[in-house]
Amino acid sequence: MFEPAITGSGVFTPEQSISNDELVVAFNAYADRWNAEHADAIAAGEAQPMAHSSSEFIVAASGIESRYVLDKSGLLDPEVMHPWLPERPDDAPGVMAEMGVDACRKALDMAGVDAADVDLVICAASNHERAYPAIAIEIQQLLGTGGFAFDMNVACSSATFGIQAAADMVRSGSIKRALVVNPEICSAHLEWRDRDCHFIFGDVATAVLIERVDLAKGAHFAIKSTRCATQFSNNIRNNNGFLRRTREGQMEDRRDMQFMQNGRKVFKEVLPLVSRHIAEHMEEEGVAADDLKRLWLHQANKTMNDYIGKKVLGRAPEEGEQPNILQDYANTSSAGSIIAFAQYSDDMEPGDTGLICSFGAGYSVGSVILQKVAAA
Ligand code: CO8
Repeated sequence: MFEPAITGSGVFTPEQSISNDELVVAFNAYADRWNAEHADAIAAGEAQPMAHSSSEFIVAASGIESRYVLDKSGLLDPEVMHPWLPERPDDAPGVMAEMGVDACRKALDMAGVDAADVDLVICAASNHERAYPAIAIEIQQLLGTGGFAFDMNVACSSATFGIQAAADMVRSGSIKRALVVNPEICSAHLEWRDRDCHFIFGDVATAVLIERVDLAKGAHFAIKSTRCATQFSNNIRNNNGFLRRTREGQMEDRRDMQFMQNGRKVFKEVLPLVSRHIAEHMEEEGVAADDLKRLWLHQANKTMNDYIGKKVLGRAPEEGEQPNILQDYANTSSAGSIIAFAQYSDDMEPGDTGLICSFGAGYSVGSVILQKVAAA
Protein backbone atom coordinates (compact mmCIF):
# COMPACT_ATOMS: atom_id res chain seq x y z
CA MET A 1 0.00 0.00 0.00
CA PHE A 2 1.16 3.53 -0.84
CA GLU A 3 0.17 6.76 0.88
CA PRO A 4 -1.54 9.38 -1.34
CA ALA A 5 -1.03 13.14 -1.03
CA ILE A 6 -2.36 16.34 -2.53
CA THR A 7 0.74 17.98 -3.98
CA GLY A 8 -0.86 20.75 -6.04
CA SER A 9 -4.08 22.69 -6.39
CA GLY A 10 -5.37 25.18 -8.97
CA VAL A 11 -8.35 27.47 -9.46
CA PHE A 12 -9.65 28.93 -12.71
CA THR A 13 -11.68 32.07 -11.95
CA PRO A 14 -13.72 33.66 -14.79
CA GLU A 15 -12.89 37.29 -15.62
CA GLN A 16 -16.45 38.57 -15.19
CA SER A 17 -18.26 38.96 -11.90
CA ILE A 18 -21.71 40.15 -10.82
CA SER A 19 -22.34 41.99 -7.55
CA ASN A 20 -25.58 41.49 -5.64
CA ASP A 21 -26.65 45.03 -6.56
CA GLU A 22 -26.17 44.41 -10.31
CA LEU A 23 -27.99 41.10 -10.04
CA VAL A 24 -30.93 42.60 -8.16
CA VAL A 25 -31.35 45.45 -10.68
CA ALA A 26 -31.63 42.89 -13.52
CA PHE A 27 -33.95 40.61 -11.57
CA ASN A 28 -36.26 43.44 -10.53
CA ALA A 29 -36.45 44.72 -14.12
CA TYR A 30 -37.42 41.20 -15.20
CA ALA A 31 -40.06 40.99 -12.42
CA ASP A 32 -41.54 44.38 -13.44
CA ARG A 33 -41.77 43.26 -17.07
CA TRP A 34 -43.36 39.95 -16.05
CA ASN A 35 -45.90 41.74 -13.86
CA ALA A 36 -46.79 44.15 -16.69
CA GLU A 37 -47.20 41.26 -19.16
CA HIS A 38 -49.43 39.38 -16.72
CA ALA A 39 -51.34 42.40 -15.39
CA ASP A 40 -54.75 41.01 -16.38
CA ALA A 41 -54.14 37.61 -14.78
CA ILE A 42 -52.81 39.29 -11.63
CA ALA A 43 -55.85 41.62 -11.48
CA ALA A 44 -58.17 38.60 -11.90
CA GLY A 45 -56.38 36.79 -9.06
CA GLU A 46 -55.16 34.06 -11.44
CA ALA A 47 -51.45 34.87 -10.98
CA GLN A 48 -49.34 36.21 -8.14
CA PRO A 49 -47.21 39.28 -8.92
CA MET A 50 -43.46 38.67 -8.75
CA ALA A 51 -41.90 40.38 -5.73
CA HIS A 52 -38.60 42.25 -5.93
CA SER A 53 -35.33 40.70 -4.77
CA SER A 54 -32.93 42.58 -2.51
CA SER A 55 -29.18 42.66 -1.85
CA GLU A 56 -29.85 42.89 1.89
CA PHE A 57 -31.83 39.62 1.83
CA ILE A 58 -29.16 37.85 -0.22
CA VAL A 59 -26.31 38.76 2.15
CA ALA A 60 -28.37 38.06 5.29
CA ALA A 61 -29.74 34.70 4.04
CA SER A 62 -26.59 33.36 2.39
CA GLY A 63 -23.48 35.48 3.03
CA ILE A 64 -23.00 35.83 -0.75
CA GLU A 65 -21.87 39.25 -1.99
CA SER A 66 -20.73 38.53 -5.55
CA ARG A 67 -20.23 35.66 -8.02
CA TYR A 68 -17.93 34.99 -10.99
CA VAL A 69 -19.60 33.96 -14.25
CA LEU A 70 -18.47 33.05 -17.75
CA ASP A 71 -20.91 35.53 -19.33
CA LYS A 72 -22.72 38.30 -17.53
CA SER A 73 -24.29 39.98 -20.57
CA GLY A 74 -27.13 37.46 -20.89
CA LEU A 75 -27.59 37.12 -17.15
CA LEU A 76 -28.08 40.85 -16.65
CA ASP A 77 -30.41 41.28 -19.64
CA PRO A 78 -34.02 41.05 -18.37
CA GLU A 79 -35.03 39.74 -21.80
CA VAL A 80 -32.54 36.85 -21.61
CA MET A 81 -31.74 35.84 -17.99
CA HIS A 82 -29.28 33.08 -18.91
CA PRO A 83 -25.61 33.16 -20.00
CA TRP A 84 -24.64 33.31 -23.67
CA LEU A 85 -21.98 30.71 -24.40
CA PRO A 86 -21.68 30.39 -28.19
CA GLU A 87 -21.69 26.86 -29.57
CA ARG A 88 -18.25 25.63 -30.59
CA PRO A 89 -17.40 23.37 -33.52
CA ASP A 90 -16.89 19.71 -32.59
CA ASP A 91 -13.15 19.98 -33.20
CA ALA A 92 -12.70 22.93 -30.79
CA PRO A 93 -12.11 22.36 -27.06
CA GLY A 94 -15.31 22.32 -24.99
CA VAL A 95 -15.92 25.08 -22.41
CA MET A 96 -15.66 22.73 -19.43
CA ALA A 97 -12.49 21.15 -20.80
CA GLU A 98 -10.92 24.57 -21.36
CA MET A 99 -11.58 25.86 -17.85
CA GLY A 100 -10.60 22.48 -16.38
CA VAL A 101 -7.29 22.51 -18.25
CA ASP A 102 -6.46 25.94 -16.78
CA ALA A 103 -7.05 24.71 -13.21
CA CYS A 104 -5.09 21.47 -13.89
CA ARG A 105 -2.07 23.37 -15.31
CA LYS A 106 -1.93 25.47 -12.13
CA ALA A 107 -2.05 22.31 -9.96
CA LEU A 108 0.70 20.66 -12.05
CA ASP A 109 2.89 23.80 -11.88
CA MET A 110 2.52 23.97 -8.12
CA ALA A 111 3.62 20.35 -7.76
CA GLY A 112 6.36 20.63 -10.43
CA VAL A 113 4.95 17.67 -12.35
CA ASP A 114 4.78 17.13 -16.14
CA ALA A 115 1.31 16.33 -17.50
CA ALA A 116 2.79 13.25 -19.22
CA ASP A 117 3.56 11.73 -15.79
CA VAL A 118 -0.12 11.78 -14.73
CA ASP A 119 -1.91 8.49 -15.30
CA LEU A 120 -5.52 9.37 -14.41
CA VAL A 121 -7.86 12.36 -14.92
CA ILE A 122 -11.22 12.39 -13.17
CA CYS A 123 -13.60 15.19 -14.20
CA ALA A 124 -15.91 15.34 -11.20
CA ALA A 125 -18.67 17.93 -11.55
CA SER A 126 -22.40 18.60 -11.09
CA ASN A 127 -23.20 18.89 -14.78
CA HIS A 128 -21.37 17.77 -17.86
CA GLU A 129 -21.40 19.70 -21.10
CA ARG A 130 -22.22 16.56 -23.05
CA ALA A 131 -22.91 12.92 -22.29
CA TYR A 132 -19.93 11.56 -24.23
CA PRO A 133 -17.10 11.40 -25.01
CA ALA A 134 -16.10 12.15 -21.40
CA ILE A 135 -14.90 15.70 -20.63
CA ALA A 136 -12.09 14.03 -18.64
CA ILE A 137 -10.82 12.31 -21.80
CA GLU A 138 -10.84 15.64 -23.64
CA ILE A 139 -8.84 17.18 -20.76
CA GLN A 140 -6.44 14.20 -20.93
CA GLN A 141 -5.94 14.91 -24.64
CA LEU A 142 -5.49 18.69 -24.20
CA LEU A 143 -2.99 18.26 -21.34
CA GLY A 144 -1.19 15.24 -22.79
CA THR A 145 -1.61 13.02 -19.73
CA GLY A 146 -1.28 9.25 -20.03
CA GLY A 147 -3.33 6.34 -18.70
CA PHE A 148 -7.07 6.84 -18.58
CA ALA A 149 -9.79 9.33 -17.70
CA PHE A 150 -13.44 9.36 -16.78
CA ASP A 151 -16.28 11.65 -15.69
CA MET A 152 -18.28 11.36 -12.50
CA ASN A 153 -21.12 13.32 -10.91
CA VAL A 154 -22.08 13.49 -7.24
CA ALA A 155 -23.33 17.13 -7.46
CA CYS A 156 -21.73 19.29 -4.74
CA SER A 157 -19.74 16.33 -3.40
CA SER A 158 -18.15 15.46 -6.74
CA ALA A 159 -14.68 16.73 -5.74
CA THR A 160 -14.39 14.84 -2.45
CA PHE A 161 -15.83 11.65 -3.95
CA GLY A 162 -13.34 12.06 -6.84
CA ILE A 163 -10.49 12.54 -4.36
CA GLN A 164 -11.50 9.32 -2.57
CA ALA A 165 -11.61 7.39 -5.88
CA ALA A 166 -8.18 8.69 -6.95
CA ALA A 167 -6.60 8.30 -3.49
CA ASP A 168 -7.79 4.69 -3.28
CA MET A 169 -6.20 3.93 -6.67
CA VAL A 170 -2.91 5.50 -5.57
CA ARG A 171 -3.07 3.49 -2.33
CA SER A 172 -3.58 0.22 -4.19
CA GLY A 173 -0.73 0.95 -6.60
CA SER A 174 -2.87 0.89 -9.76
CA ILE A 175 -1.89 4.51 -10.51
CA LYS A 176 0.85 6.91 -9.38
CA ARG A 177 -0.70 10.30 -10.07
CA ALA A 178 -4.20 11.65 -10.68
CA LEU A 179 -5.78 14.98 -11.47
CA VAL A 180 -9.24 15.48 -9.99
CA VAL A 181 -10.77 18.44 -11.82
CA ASN A 182 -14.06 20.23 -11.10
CA PRO A 183 -15.24 22.61 -13.82
CA GLU A 184 -18.61 24.01 -12.71
CA ILE A 185 -20.73 26.16 -15.07
CA CYS A 186 -23.51 26.64 -12.53
CA SER A 187 -24.73 29.80 -14.30
CA ALA A 188 -26.06 27.70 -17.19
CA HIS A 189 -28.04 25.51 -14.83
CA LEU A 190 -29.45 28.08 -12.42
CA GLU A 191 -32.92 29.60 -12.95
CA TRP A 192 -32.05 33.31 -12.81
CA ARG A 193 -35.78 34.21 -13.01
CA ASP A 194 -36.54 32.53 -9.66
CA ARG A 195 -36.31 34.99 -6.75
CA ASP A 196 -35.74 32.19 -4.20
CA CYS A 197 -32.49 31.03 -5.75
CA HIS A 198 -31.33 33.51 -8.45
CA PHE A 199 -28.38 34.62 -6.30
CA ILE A 200 -26.99 31.24 -5.27
CA PHE A 201 -24.46 30.06 -7.86
CA GLY A 202 -21.31 31.09 -9.74
CA ASP A 203 -18.83 29.57 -12.22
CA VAL A 204 -15.29 28.32 -11.54
CA ALA A 205 -13.00 25.32 -12.06
CA THR A 206 -10.73 23.71 -9.48
CA ALA A 207 -8.19 20.89 -9.68
CA VAL A 208 -6.02 18.92 -7.27
CA LEU A 209 -3.06 16.74 -8.16
CA ILE A 210 -2.88 13.55 -6.11
CA GLU A 211 0.43 11.65 -6.03
CA ARG A 212 2.13 8.93 -4.07
CA VAL A 213 3.74 10.63 -1.07
CA ASP A 214 7.18 9.25 -2.01
CA LEU A 215 6.95 11.03 -5.38
CA ALA A 216 6.11 14.47 -3.93
CA LYS A 217 8.74 17.09 -4.81
CA GLY A 218 7.76 19.77 -2.30
CA ALA A 219 5.60 20.38 0.75
CA HIS A 220 2.29 18.57 0.44
CA PHE A 221 -0.82 17.34 2.24
CA ALA A 222 -0.87 13.61 3.01
CA ILE A 223 -4.39 12.19 2.56
CA LYS A 224 -4.80 10.39 5.87
CA SER A 225 -8.37 9.25 5.33
CA THR A 226 -11.50 9.82 3.22
CA ARG A 227 -15.15 9.11 3.98
CA CYS A 228 -18.15 9.35 1.63
CA ALA A 229 -21.85 8.93 2.40
CA THR A 230 -25.14 9.33 0.51
CA GLN A 231 -28.81 9.36 1.47
CA PHE A 232 -31.51 9.84 -1.18
CA SER A 233 -33.48 13.10 -1.13
CA ASN A 234 -35.58 14.96 -3.72
CA ASN A 235 -34.98 18.32 -2.06
CA ILE A 236 -32.27 19.29 -4.58
CA ARG A 237 -33.09 18.07 -8.07
CA ASN A 238 -33.34 18.80 -11.77
CA ASN A 239 -35.45 16.69 -14.09
CA ASN A 240 -33.63 17.41 -17.33
CA GLY A 241 -32.12 14.41 -19.06
CA PHE A 242 -31.97 12.35 -22.20
CA LEU A 243 -35.50 10.96 -21.74
CA ARG A 244 -36.94 14.47 -22.05
CA ARG A 245 -37.96 14.27 -25.72
CA THR A 246 -39.65 10.91 -25.20
CA ARG A 247 -42.30 12.58 -23.05
CA GLU A 248 -45.27 14.76 -23.97
CA GLY A 249 -44.74 18.48 -23.36
CA GLN A 250 -41.19 18.10 -22.11
CA MET A 251 -39.51 20.30 -24.73
CA GLU A 252 -41.06 23.38 -23.12
CA ASP A 253 -39.15 25.86 -20.96
CA ARG A 254 -40.06 24.04 -17.77
CA ARG A 255 -38.90 25.21 -14.34
CA ASP A 256 -37.91 21.71 -13.21
CA MET A 257 -35.37 21.40 -16.05
CA GLN A 258 -33.10 23.77 -14.09
CA PHE A 259 -31.77 23.62 -10.53
CA MET A 260 -34.63 23.13 -8.06
CA GLN A 261 -34.36 23.05 -4.31
CA ASN A 262 -36.38 23.26 -1.15
CA GLY A 263 -33.74 25.43 0.52
CA ARG A 264 -35.27 25.44 4.00
CA LYS A 265 -35.52 21.63 4.12
CA VAL A 266 -32.00 21.24 2.74
CA PHE A 267 -30.73 23.57 5.41
CA LYS A 268 -32.45 21.66 8.23
CA GLU A 269 -31.72 18.13 7.01
CA VAL A 270 -28.16 18.53 5.79
CA LEU A 271 -26.77 20.25 8.89
CA PRO A 272 -27.18 17.28 11.29
CA LEU A 273 -26.09 14.87 8.53
CA VAL A 274 -22.84 16.76 7.94
CA SER A 275 -22.05 17.44 11.61
CA ARG A 276 -22.52 13.75 12.44
CA HIS A 277 -20.52 12.64 9.39
CA ILE A 278 -17.52 14.80 10.31
CA ALA A 279 -17.69 13.83 14.01
CA GLU A 280 -17.73 10.11 13.16
CA HIS A 281 -14.92 10.47 10.63
CA MET A 282 -12.72 12.32 13.12
CA GLU A 283 -13.46 9.81 15.88
CA GLU A 284 -12.67 6.88 13.56
CA GLU A 285 -9.30 8.44 12.75
CA GLY A 286 -8.51 9.55 16.31
CA VAL A 287 -8.58 13.25 15.39
CA ALA A 288 -9.78 15.44 18.29
CA ALA A 289 -11.37 18.86 17.74
CA ASP A 290 -8.23 20.48 19.21
CA ASP A 291 -6.06 18.68 16.61
CA LEU A 292 -7.92 20.32 13.73
CA LYS A 293 -6.15 23.42 12.44
CA ARG A 294 -8.45 24.09 9.49
CA LEU A 295 -11.90 23.25 8.13
CA TRP A 296 -12.40 23.75 4.38
CA LEU A 297 -16.17 23.44 4.09
CA HIS A 298 -18.55 23.30 1.14
CA GLN A 299 -19.51 26.87 0.26
CA ALA A 300 -23.30 27.16 0.03
CA ASN A 301 -24.38 29.25 2.97
CA LYS A 302 -22.47 31.17 5.65
CA THR A 303 -24.93 30.37 8.45
CA MET A 304 -24.65 26.67 7.60
CA ASN A 305 -20.85 26.85 7.74
CA ASP A 306 -20.87 28.79 11.01
CA TYR A 307 -23.13 26.12 12.52
CA ILE A 308 -21.01 23.19 11.28
CA GLY A 309 -17.76 24.84 12.39
CA LYS A 310 -19.16 25.35 15.88
CA LYS A 311 -20.44 21.77 16.10
CA VAL A 312 -17.16 20.27 14.91
CA LEU A 313 -14.84 22.39 17.06
CA GLY A 314 -17.16 22.64 20.08
CA ARG A 315 -16.74 26.44 20.02
CA ALA A 316 -17.03 29.29 17.54
CA PRO A 317 -14.17 28.97 14.99
CA GLU A 318 -11.45 31.56 15.37
CA GLU A 319 -10.44 33.86 12.52
CA GLY A 320 -8.94 31.77 9.72
CA GLU A 321 -9.84 28.36 11.16
CA GLN A 322 -12.81 27.91 8.83
CA PRO A 323 -12.28 30.19 5.83
CA ASN A 324 -15.25 31.08 3.61
CA ILE A 325 -14.94 32.12 -0.01
CA LEU A 326 -18.66 32.16 -0.79
CA GLN A 327 -18.87 35.92 -0.30
CA ASP A 328 -16.79 36.33 -3.50
CA TYR A 329 -17.61 33.15 -5.48
CA ALA A 330 -21.15 32.20 -4.25
CA ASN A 331 -21.95 28.49 -4.31
CA THR A 332 -19.78 26.84 -6.96
CA SER A 333 -21.04 23.34 -6.21
CA SER A 334 -18.22 20.77 -6.01
CA ALA A 335 -15.49 23.41 -6.39
CA GLY A 336 -16.30 25.46 -3.26
CA SER A 337 -14.38 23.53 -0.60
CA ILE A 338 -11.43 23.12 -3.01
CA ILE A 339 -11.24 26.91 -3.65
CA ALA A 340 -11.15 27.39 0.15
CA PHE A 341 -8.40 24.74 0.40
CA ALA A 342 -6.37 26.22 -2.47
CA GLN A 343 -6.57 29.77 -1.08
CA TYR A 344 -6.18 29.00 2.63
CA SER A 345 -3.63 26.21 3.12
CA ASP A 346 -0.20 27.73 2.35
CA ASP A 347 0.30 29.00 5.89
CA MET A 348 -0.18 25.61 7.56
CA GLU A 349 2.80 24.11 9.43
CA PRO A 350 4.17 20.57 8.98
CA GLY A 351 2.12 18.23 11.19
CA ASP A 352 -1.01 20.42 11.02
CA THR A 353 -4.25 18.58 10.32
CA GLY A 354 -7.15 19.94 8.24
CA LEU A 355 -10.42 18.59 6.91
CA ILE A 356 -12.18 19.20 3.59
CA CYS A 357 -15.94 18.55 3.65
CA SER A 358 -18.46 18.83 0.83
CA PHE A 359 -22.23 18.32 1.04
CA GLY A 360 -25.21 18.77 -1.23
CA ALA A 361 -27.59 17.13 -3.64
CA GLY A 362 -28.11 13.42 -3.31
CA TYR A 363 -27.87 14.03 -0.39
CA SER A 364 -24.14 13.47 -0.44
CA VAL A 365 -21.37 14.19 2.07
CA GLY A 366 -17.64 13.67 1.54
CA SER A 367 -14.78 14.39 3.94
CA VAL A 368 -11.02 14.23 3.48
CA ILE A 369 -8.57 14.41 6.42
CA LEU A 370 -5.23 15.95 5.42
CA GLN A 371 -1.90 16.43 7.21
CA LYS A 372 0.70 18.94 6.08
CA VAL A 373 4.11 17.43 5.36
CA ALA A 374 7.29 19.48 4.80
CA ALA A 375 9.35 19.10 1.62
CA ALA A 376 11.77 16.15 1.87
N1 CO8 B 1 -35.10 38.72 -1.99
C1 CO8 B 1 -35.88 39.12 -0.96
N2 CO8 B 1 -36.64 38.26 -0.23
C2 CO8 B 1 -36.59 36.95 -0.59
C3 CO8 B 1 -35.80 36.48 -1.66
C4 CO8 B 1 -35.04 37.42 -2.37
N3 CO8 B 1 -34.25 37.06 -3.40
N4 CO8 B 1 -35.96 35.14 -1.76
C5 CO8 B 1 -36.82 34.78 -0.80
N5 CO8 B 1 -37.21 35.87 -0.08
C6 CO8 B 1 -38.15 35.93 1.03
C7 CO8 B 1 -39.15 34.79 0.97
O1 CO8 B 1 -40.26 35.13 0.17
C8 CO8 B 1 -39.52 34.62 2.43
O2 CO8 B 1 -40.48 35.59 2.78
P1 CO8 B 1 -41.66 35.23 3.86
O3 CO8 B 1 -40.92 34.93 5.14
O4 CO8 B 1 -42.45 36.47 3.90
O5 CO8 B 1 -42.35 34.03 3.30
C9 CO8 B 1 -38.24 34.97 3.17
O6 CO8 B 1 -37.45 35.75 2.26
C10 CO8 B 1 -37.47 33.75 3.61
O7 CO8 B 1 -37.30 32.87 2.47
P2 CO8 B 1 -36.60 31.46 2.57
O8 CO8 B 1 -37.25 30.66 3.66
O9 CO8 B 1 -36.54 30.84 1.21
O10 CO8 B 1 -35.13 31.95 2.99
P3 CO8 B 1 -34.01 31.17 3.77
O11 CO8 B 1 -33.67 31.94 4.96
O12 CO8 B 1 -34.28 29.71 3.91
O13 CO8 B 1 -32.76 31.31 2.76
C11 CO8 B 1 -31.53 29.95 1.18
C12 CO8 B 1 -32.81 30.75 1.46
C13 CO8 B 1 -30.37 30.92 1.13
C14 CO8 B 1 -31.68 29.26 -0.16
C15 CO8 B 1 -31.30 28.90 2.30
O14 CO8 B 1 -32.47 28.15 2.54
C16 CO8 B 1 -30.16 27.94 2.02
O15 CO8 B 1 -29.03 28.33 1.82
N6 CO8 B 1 -30.45 26.62 2.05
C17 CO8 B 1 -29.48 25.58 1.84
C18 CO8 B 1 -29.08 25.61 0.42
C19 CO8 B 1 -28.06 24.56 0.10
O16 CO8 B 1 -27.13 24.29 0.78
N7 CO8 B 1 -28.29 23.98 -1.04
C20 CO8 B 1 -27.39 23.08 -1.58
C21 CO8 B 1 -27.67 23.16 -3.03
S1 CO8 B 1 -26.29 23.13 -3.98
C22 CO8 B 1 -26.04 21.52 -4.50
O17 CO8 B 1 -26.29 20.57 -3.89
C23 CO8 B 1 -25.53 21.38 -5.86
C24 CO8 B 1 -26.63 20.98 -6.77
C25 CO8 B 1 -26.06 20.78 -8.12
C26 CO8 B 1 -25.44 22.04 -8.65
C27 CO8 B 1 -26.35 22.82 -9.49
C28 CO8 B 1 -25.61 23.86 -10.27
C29 CO8 B 1 -26.54 24.98 -10.70
